[in-house]
Amino acid sequence: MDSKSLYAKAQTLMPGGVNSPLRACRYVNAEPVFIENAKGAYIYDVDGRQYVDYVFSWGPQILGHQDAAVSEAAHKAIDLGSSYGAPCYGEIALAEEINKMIPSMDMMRMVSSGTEATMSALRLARGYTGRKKFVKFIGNYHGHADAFLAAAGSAAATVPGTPGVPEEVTQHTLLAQYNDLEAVKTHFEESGDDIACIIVEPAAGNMGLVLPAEGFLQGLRDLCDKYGAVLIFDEVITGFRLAPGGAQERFGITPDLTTLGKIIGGGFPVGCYGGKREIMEHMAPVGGVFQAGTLSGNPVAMAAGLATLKRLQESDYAALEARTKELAEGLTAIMKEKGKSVFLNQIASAFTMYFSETPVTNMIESGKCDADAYATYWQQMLAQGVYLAPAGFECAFTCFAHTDEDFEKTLEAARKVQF
Ligand code: HOZ
Repeated sequence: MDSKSLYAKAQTLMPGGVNSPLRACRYVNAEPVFIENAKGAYIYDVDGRQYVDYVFSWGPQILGHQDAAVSEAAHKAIDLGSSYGAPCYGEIALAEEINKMIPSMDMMRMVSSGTEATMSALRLARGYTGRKKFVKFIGNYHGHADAFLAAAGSAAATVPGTPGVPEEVTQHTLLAQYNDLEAVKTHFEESGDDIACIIVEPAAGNMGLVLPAEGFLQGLRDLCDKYGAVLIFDEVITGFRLAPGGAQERFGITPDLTTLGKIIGGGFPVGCYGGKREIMEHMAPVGGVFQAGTLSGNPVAMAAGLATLKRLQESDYAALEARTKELAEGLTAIMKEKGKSVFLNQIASAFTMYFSETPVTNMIESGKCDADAYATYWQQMLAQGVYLAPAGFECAFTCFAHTDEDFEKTLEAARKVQF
């Protein structure tokens, strides 16, 4: 069946025909293509078309699809059984590797998604401090647990005001604009004794890519230290992408807890939260804070994650960053030549080119971007074999399998876009 027929059938079985709303491509006024397979830097749809991928499953496939070492590790693990619901060596091996790459994670817990990781980290911070409130940034997205669905980014920003989340649940969620340290200070001055934690994307990836202003992360660290609150870095996107040790290595700021997902599963469903031993020992069965999961520490996901992290330690992050910068600046220059006002945010192997009249440093500015221009750009890039995120509030990701020819093809496609 072709993509069109599959989409028609899917809509009879799943709301919007999808299992995660952005995939319906409504933000870009289009219909989704259905994927048949993926290899290296490319995905292939059921209609026989090849695309240079810049989504990579929204981040996990930083090595490219079907990396040989990752596939081999996953296959070997499957041959030993796909799930035990009991401890296995793979959990220790992955935890040790994570601890080596992100030393602030003394102890950790594996879960099955980033949403579970952030939800559990918030519960732990609340249980550890005995406080209810927490600070969250407008346009940051920490998965879809109720407490985080206040001014959330990513797909949630395209469906504001989610029915089903009682206001009593988000009344303890204190909001601040990203990069606005003064707003966070005010929250602490007003209710510092009742703030359990700050949770932040250390580089935001769900309102497009937005980088932390100079001093912002240090300011959050200082406020948490002053008021005895827990600093949580949500590194579901930035972990192993901004540097082998994530954003905390890149920016030199150490959180108390870190949440991970995406890349640590090597393409399988995994999340993880962890940090200071003293805090983590509040988790059951050592402490009283509860969290559990049948598929937590799944042996296949552990094996794929471990193989991914090992491969990343021998990968040239600096070279990929330099090539990504060149590509992103090239795209930006092309759009400017076409008379479009665009601003670029880029770091490591992630970037967002905003169709915007101003630089983008927070959700207010991101929200003002020209969604129609992005939709036109997206549709015409897709038609020329370039697969970008079907929403403006996301990042474009490059991967270690992209060739210079892939980037040249992408630039060539951009040159042909007509507004
Ligand atoms: N949460 C992802 C965007 N940051 C989207 C996941 C999906 O639709 O697959």
